[in-house]
Amino acid sequence: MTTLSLYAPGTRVYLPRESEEEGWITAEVVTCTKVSADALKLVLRDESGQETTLTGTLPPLRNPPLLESADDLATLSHLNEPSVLYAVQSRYAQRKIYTYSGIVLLAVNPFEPVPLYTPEIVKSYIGRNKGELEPHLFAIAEDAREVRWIFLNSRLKLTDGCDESGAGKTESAKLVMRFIAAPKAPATNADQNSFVDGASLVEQQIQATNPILEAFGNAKTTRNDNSSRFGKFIQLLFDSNRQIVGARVRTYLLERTRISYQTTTERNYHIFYQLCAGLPSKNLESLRISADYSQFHYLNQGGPSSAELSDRDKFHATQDALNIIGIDAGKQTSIFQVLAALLHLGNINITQTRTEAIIEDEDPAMVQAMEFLGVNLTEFKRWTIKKQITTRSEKIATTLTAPQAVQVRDSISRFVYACLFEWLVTAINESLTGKYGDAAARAETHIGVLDIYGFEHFEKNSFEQFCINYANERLQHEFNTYVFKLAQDDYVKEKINWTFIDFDDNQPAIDLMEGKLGILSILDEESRLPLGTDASFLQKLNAQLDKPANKAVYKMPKFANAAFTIAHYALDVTYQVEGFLEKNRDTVPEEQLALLTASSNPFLREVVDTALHRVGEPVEPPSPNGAVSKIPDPGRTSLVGTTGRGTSVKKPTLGSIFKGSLGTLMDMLRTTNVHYIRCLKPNQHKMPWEFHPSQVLAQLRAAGVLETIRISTAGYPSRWTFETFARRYYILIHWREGPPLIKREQWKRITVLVLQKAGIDKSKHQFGETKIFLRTGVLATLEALRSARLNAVLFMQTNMRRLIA
Ligand code: AD9
Ligand code: MG
Repeated sequence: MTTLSLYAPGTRVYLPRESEEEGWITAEVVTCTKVSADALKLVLRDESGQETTLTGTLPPLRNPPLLESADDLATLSHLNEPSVLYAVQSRYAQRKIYTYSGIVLLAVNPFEPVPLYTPEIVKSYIGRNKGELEPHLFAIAEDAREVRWIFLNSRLKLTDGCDESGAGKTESAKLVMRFIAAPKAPATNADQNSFVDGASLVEQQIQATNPILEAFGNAKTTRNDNSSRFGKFIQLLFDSNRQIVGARVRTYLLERTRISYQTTTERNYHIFYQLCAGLPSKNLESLRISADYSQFHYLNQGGPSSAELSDRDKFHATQDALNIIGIDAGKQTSIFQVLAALLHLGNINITQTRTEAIIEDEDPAMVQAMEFLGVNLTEFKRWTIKKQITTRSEKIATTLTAPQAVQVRDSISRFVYACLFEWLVTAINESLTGKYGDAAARAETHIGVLDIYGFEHFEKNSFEQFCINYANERLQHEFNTYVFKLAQDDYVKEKINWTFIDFDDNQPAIDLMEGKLGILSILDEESRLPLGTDASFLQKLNAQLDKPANKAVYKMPKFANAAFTIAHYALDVTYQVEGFLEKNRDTVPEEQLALLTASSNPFLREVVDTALHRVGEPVEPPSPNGAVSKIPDPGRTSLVGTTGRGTSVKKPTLGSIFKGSLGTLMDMLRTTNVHYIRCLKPNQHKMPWEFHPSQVLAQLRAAGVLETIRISTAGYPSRWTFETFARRYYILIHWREGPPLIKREQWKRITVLVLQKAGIDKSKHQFGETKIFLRTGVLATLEALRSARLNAVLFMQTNMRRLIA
């Protein structure tokens, strides 16, 4: 097939609008002439009838109508951005939010309840193969149930100013869990959090994890009113009869700064507001808080718009869920008391004389906070406004400035909250795996659901973004490797001639971040130096990494000071080094930590102890009968740093803990079969059924959707079984030329004849065992021939009729 024939008059193509941002319009080729050996001149007429002439550059080809809104993008014959976008957009316009893209399911957020999760629909997907029904989360979930699979609900990336937080990952993860955990009696669509009537205790407990983790780990952000501020991996465990026996939750990198600071219109974690709105006034009084939370510094920084009508109801849902998990009313009161203590802590008034920080002895917020925390007030005050330096011979206390003292205060709040979150996860796991890990020991198979933060790129990016993007870089790598392997497996299975190909790899960026001399190790080294600073960290980065070998991935930005740039697979991100060391060290002063662990509040001691002791420890206590879990466990993933409390154990940095937990997660992914759901956010305003092509395109690009399809279909994008192919194209064979000597069932023979008749070159196809593999564009040619043939037949019939009449 020559380029000339590819662009024959009548061929449908896409033309870019004025700016690429606006997407494309469709046009048809009017004339196509050769102007030189390798250049064509095209006259095109667009939708509005306007003609344009193009010389040299060739516009992307539009797919034949059969394929245009295909429910699997991998079946597109012309694989280009406008075609992919068109397919997703036209399906969304028909209220079809799900589209397959090879092994990936794309899910476009509808931003309003959709009737897609009713008990009838749930039932219809049970026992059906993927591809039998409309694309759906449930089809993927059903597929996963068959064998030991894992789900990866990975949100990915954004370009400048557009971000996919709020794309629907968490909602999808919950729906999938609900489908798997309670397929026989699904909840109604009305409330995606609702518990299932008649569900077993385990099933109820599994559902209960969501309201708890969301109350403590989700918050309102500018992008999503219910944004997850931590990563979550939940494993549903099944016994040999495929009965669900329990579950296991691992969490990643809870955002800590939010406890003490929120930007305008954002909120702290939901639980604080739920508490103020939902607790009876008698209990509020005993906690010395009130329904008017604007009095608290930790809750009022986002401005007055932060009230939510649903906080009260959500509080009751949180309480119900805590009950189901087995956290009784007494423990709940203790939790609320710690939360109240943190609010009071944030209100401690720290001022400054000319040089040093001061706190009034009777500061009421401090008195209250210390009472609830069970910590000695005088000691607390001393180690908030002073710092102890240990020299070789002695310990010297030096004074701090007010901002430094505020820093100490806030670090305590963040630490205690992170410990509390950790304690909750532990409690959830104890109830879901049985106190002694019994359920985990009985489990034979598992399905994992991963709902992890997507690529982040803000105006200012810090350590948190670095870690999040590092995670995404590694996930993307796993994803590419997996997709690529799957594609090649098909070639092997069908025994076609195939040279194994390489694909563009993001390994260099990963090495840059986690390699032996990479960013994380330089950061760790600097974090351990008593005199290390963000500036000295950056200096070392540049000295080590600004080399020709890293040119493609590491850059020193021209205009930003105190920053470095990484070329991620999705896009370049510039990180401000300010705060990197502090955040990586994640320290609470030793003296303060000692006060917390010696608290007279037994619950607080338990919370801090659980968090401190869990780093590096086996996840499940051994079962009393000695049985061990057969299910691989991604291990300890949460990030409460620990000091060796009196011993000289080196305190792991946040960066190194995160690296370790990602490593185990990836190892585990590799031992399973993975399904990917990519959630897309169609507009920035959370508007139902509004589709902004440029925004979706940016997400498709960054998520590597097109690239993935290319990998998975490299060489031969179209793979049809002989039967399907023969049934559609047999009419291309000119039966008139003599009766065919083949039977209907000889699909392969028909396929051969069709290709011959259509003049498809041998280099454009290969015969597999059961399928015909076609190179890009072949299907489009066949479709064109088919419609021409159908028209001719129609024309003949009409004329015949006329003649007869
Ligand atoms: V974030 O990165 O954690 O900030 P997510 O998790 O991607 O984000 P989330 O699942 O929280 O987004 O979805 C955002 C909102 O979109 C939800 O609160 C719903 O209002 C809405 N949504 C998402 N998926 C669906 C759906 N399948 N049906 C209806 C949905 N609404
Ligand atoms: Mg989420």
